[in-house]
This record gives sequence, structure tokens and C-alpha cells, in this order.
Amino acid sequence: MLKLLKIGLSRRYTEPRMFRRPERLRDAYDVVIIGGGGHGLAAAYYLAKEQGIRSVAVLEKGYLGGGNTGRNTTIIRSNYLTPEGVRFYDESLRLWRDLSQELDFNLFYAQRGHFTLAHTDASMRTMRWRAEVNKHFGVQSEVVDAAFVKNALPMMDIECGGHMPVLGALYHEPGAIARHDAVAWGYARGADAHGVEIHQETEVTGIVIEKGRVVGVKTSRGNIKTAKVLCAVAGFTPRILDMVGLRSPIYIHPLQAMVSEPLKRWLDPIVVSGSLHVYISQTARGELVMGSTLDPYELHQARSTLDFTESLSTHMLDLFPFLSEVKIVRQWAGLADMTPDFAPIMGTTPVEGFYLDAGWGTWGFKATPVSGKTMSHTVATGSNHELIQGFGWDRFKRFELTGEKGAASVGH
Ligand code: FAD
Ligand code: PYC
Repeated sequence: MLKLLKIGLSRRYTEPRMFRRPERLRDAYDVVIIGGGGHGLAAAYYLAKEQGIRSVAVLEKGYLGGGNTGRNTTIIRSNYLTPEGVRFYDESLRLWRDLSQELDFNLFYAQRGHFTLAHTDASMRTMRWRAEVNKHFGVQSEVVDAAFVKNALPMMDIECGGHMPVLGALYHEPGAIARHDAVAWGYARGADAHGVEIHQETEVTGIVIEKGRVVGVKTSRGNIKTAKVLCAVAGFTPRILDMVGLRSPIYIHPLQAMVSEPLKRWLDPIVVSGSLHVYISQTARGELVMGSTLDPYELHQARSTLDFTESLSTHMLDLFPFLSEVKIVRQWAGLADMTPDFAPIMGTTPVEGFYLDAGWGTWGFKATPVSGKTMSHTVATGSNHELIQGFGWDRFKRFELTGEKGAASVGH
């Protein structure tokens, strides 16, 4: 209280900042990270803290977290389908649990439990498959019947208005949510404290390559020499890949979401229905955060549509008819960088010194800590971290896909 009064009454009080805002870019850095989303910032943090590389610049063309990091619906889970995926996301969950402590910043991480509803025999089969793979790797997942679902979610119409009754679900107790922008700020503050420079409103416009290796980047504020570039730009990946002459199978679709007015707490777990194309969770503030499937066309623009609001609301009311009078207060979109197998593309590339952290589509928020850890190791050592072996650049050429489509949140 006294501190508040002191600040309020002082004319000269300068608001403390989360991190420094260096005025100038240096001529050279050991590592340049393109993209000030959660992934770029986490990689910067672990590079400086764990790999001892402090000459690092994070270049962000807009503001920190202004990409998909600040637009996502914050679902965190590790109930994936492939051994590579389960091990990777499970390590992320382990990091999430201690992250507020590690960054000394409240990320509002809250374990809520996660239901993936099954309305057909085919989806019950997929749930059993996922449960078996999950259990094999020590991840808590089980197939539950309709009575269990009804008991856990008494407000839900288990019959879905009679046209798509819930038969059961995959229940994943570790499922969680967190505050997305806090994750960007927490990692930014931590990286800054370890010497990383963060430059907002700084767009990378070109990458200089000589004899097949990276030697610098061009930016809207001048050129920088560097031998290592990490690209973590999600929906803008194809543009950066063009700069280094690489092509990937990534395609961009908008993914929309919306949020309701705050309500008294009634929903504890996260609920997903692939068949109805809906997912929902309730924040600590009481808002319902809701989303659906991808927009069905390639588009490099984050605009919202009435079509989305109407179809999502219709399906949401199948499950929760009592929400019919609730107001939607915001809606937005992000650019999802989709891959053919719904797994990311991570690690070294054919261009020496150019590292990629992309293909995060609709699933990358939960991976923020583990991608930061594994990419920082990869950039520092020049070879792919053991946990990302299944996500290599060259898997498409070899047709060795890491098929995670069956574990995507909704039927994208
Ligand atoms: P971003 O946060 O997008 O950061 C990339 C940054 O790069 C941007 O800030 C951009 O401005 C910057 N940039 C681009 N080009 C340049 C350039 N030339 N120079 C400098 N900077 C540049 N995942 C989950 O796990 N759970 C969910 O519930 C979930 N829900 C989602 C809901 C929606 C609506 C959306 C859109 C996505 C969702 N995702 C979810 C996916 C998740 O949001 C992303 O995979 C993740 O946030 C990617 O983080 P990032 O740091 O790689 O990218
Ligand atoms: O990956 O769990 C997920 C998710 C939920 C909504 C969008 N992505």
C-alpha cells in the first residue's frame, strides 16, 4: 500500500520494464532468433542460461507474443499418438509444472484434466489406441464411459440433443491451461536477465548466405553478421524459407477462436469434441475460451468471420444448451503453419547455420518449454537433440511421417 502511494504520488517515477529495450542493433551476434513468440523467446532463454551463449538477439517484427502465442487457446496436454510425440510433449508438461517458479513469474498454469469426447465407435477405437500408447510411456490417459463423463460434466447434454450422443472419452488428467502472454513475457524477462537482446519492431527482410552457410541477416533496422539463425516464426515460415531458398510442405490456414463474457465458475476440465469440431475451457477469470477447426482454405491473413462464430456456437449449444444467452465478447484468428503429418519440423536444415522450429500448426503452445530446450541445444551443438529426432526436416523426403493427426485437438 505504501509502495503504491509512493508510486502514485511521485512525479518522477519511471515505470519499471520487464526487460531492457536496447536502442541499437549490434553489428554481430553469435545467434539471431527470428520471432519473438514463445518458441523464439524460450530458445533464447535456454541458450543463454543453459548453453552459455549470451550474444543472442531476438528480432520481432511486431510486439512480443503478438503472433500465435498471444492468440492461442492455451491447451496443454501430452496425450499424443506416436512414441516421438508422447515423449516430447510429456517432457514439456514436466517443464510447465515448474515454469512459474523457474521464471519467477506467475503463468497461471492450472491442471484441469482434459476430456476428448467420442461420439462414434471409430473415435472410441482411436481413444483406446491413444490410451495404450500414452500408458506405455507413463502418461496418464484412460478411456472412460459415458457415465463417467456425465458425472464429471453434469452441465453437459450427454445426448447432444439426440443427434450425436457421447459414447465415452479419452480422459487425460494432466491436461492444463496457462496464461499465454505471460509465457512470452516470462521467457523474455528471463532471457534479458541472462544478457539476451530483444528487439521489437525489427523485421528480418533477408538472410545472407555464402557458400551454403549463413553469414548474416538483413533487417528493417540494418544488417547483422551472424553464423547461426533460428527461425521461429510459425505462420510466416514460408516467407523466411524463401529467403534461404528452401521449400517445405508447410501450408498456412487461419485458425479462429473466441471468448465469452466472464461467468461464475462452472467448468473445471477442458472439453474437446473432434466430431463436433469444438473445444472449450474456462479461465480463472471465468471467460469461456472456445475454438473449432481450421478455416477450410489456405490464407495468409488473420481475419475473423461470422461463419465461424455461428457454426461454433451451434455446436457448442449441442453440448451445453444452457449457454444460449451467453455473450461472445471477442473473436480473433492466427495463422497455423500446418504440416502433412501434424507434427512439427525442428532442427538442422540443408543450409548450414540455419535452424528451423516450425510446423506448429494448431498444437505448438504446449510445446513452448520443450522446444526452447531442445532447439537451444541443437543450435548450440549443431546437432539435433535426441527428443526431436522424429521431427526432422528430411522425413518427408523419406516418407517417414510422424502421424499425429489422430491426436489433433479437433478434426482439422
Ligand atoms: P508465434 O507466437 O506466432 O511467434 C512468431 C513471431 O514471429 C510472431 O510474433 C511474428 O510477428 C514474428 N515474425 C514473423 N516474421 C518475422 C520476420 N520476418 N521478422 C521478425 N519477426 C517475424 N497450441 C496448443 O498447444 N494449444 C492450444 O490450445 C492452441 N490453440 C490455438 C488456437 C489458435 C486460435 C491458434 C491460432 C493457435 C493455437 N495453438 C495452440 C498453436 C500455437 O498457438 C502455436 O503453435 C504457437 O503459439 C507457436 O508459437 P511460436 O512462438 O512458434 O510462434
Ligand atoms: O493442441 O490441444 C491442442 C489444441 C486445442 C486447441 C487448439 N489446439
